Amino acid sequence: MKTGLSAGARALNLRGVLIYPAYLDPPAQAALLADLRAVIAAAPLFAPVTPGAKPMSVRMTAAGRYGWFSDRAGYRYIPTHPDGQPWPAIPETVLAVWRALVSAERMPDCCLVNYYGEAARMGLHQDRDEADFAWPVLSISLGDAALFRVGGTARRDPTESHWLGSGDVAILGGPARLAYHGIDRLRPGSSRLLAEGGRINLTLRVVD
Ligand code: MD6
Ligand code: FE
Repeated sequence: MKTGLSAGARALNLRGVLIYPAYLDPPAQAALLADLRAVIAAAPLFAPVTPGAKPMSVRMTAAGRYGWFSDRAGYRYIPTHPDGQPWPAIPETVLAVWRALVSAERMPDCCLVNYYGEAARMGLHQDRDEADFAWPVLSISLGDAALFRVGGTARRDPTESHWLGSGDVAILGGPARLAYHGIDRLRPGSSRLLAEGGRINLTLRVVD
């Protein structure tokens, strides 16, 4: 069956983070994007506010049983969009990537959708709002390339950087599950996938 997923794909290892370059071919990226447009139409992007009251430069929404949320009260997963509607279902095109690279038995509870305009970035952070760190977090990049920085499990550990391109998949699992990571900057205009420019990053998580 032709899935647009690279069978037997080889991964790069960036401080324990596995990166599958161009895992999704351009038609698979376009199919994923069409499904994400429907998710964003049902659950509009919003700008979360950090517990320190700073608006994040990345806009977010989600699909699945939970979405990730942040405001003055802290970081947490919530069962509905801030507008009160349930989050849309995670598209099958997205689940297929999880099934191929992580598990066919347990599906993720959350597909976080992050949209980066050309000036957006994401500070160094750990993903630690989930209950069971035995499950990895899988990320899919679409659109403009982004400079991804990965360190260790302590904020002061040395870091290494890698440009994530459209169709790349990254997995934070095993000893790297709690590695600090972030996005320093985009390379505007490096992809033509998104008509409006910028980048979409999906992260798939088992939450509880
Ligand atoms: C991004 N990614 O690529 C930010 N988190 O835009 C993440 O924060 C991330 O790539 C958990 C696992 C993989 C990731
Ligand atoms: Fe993260």
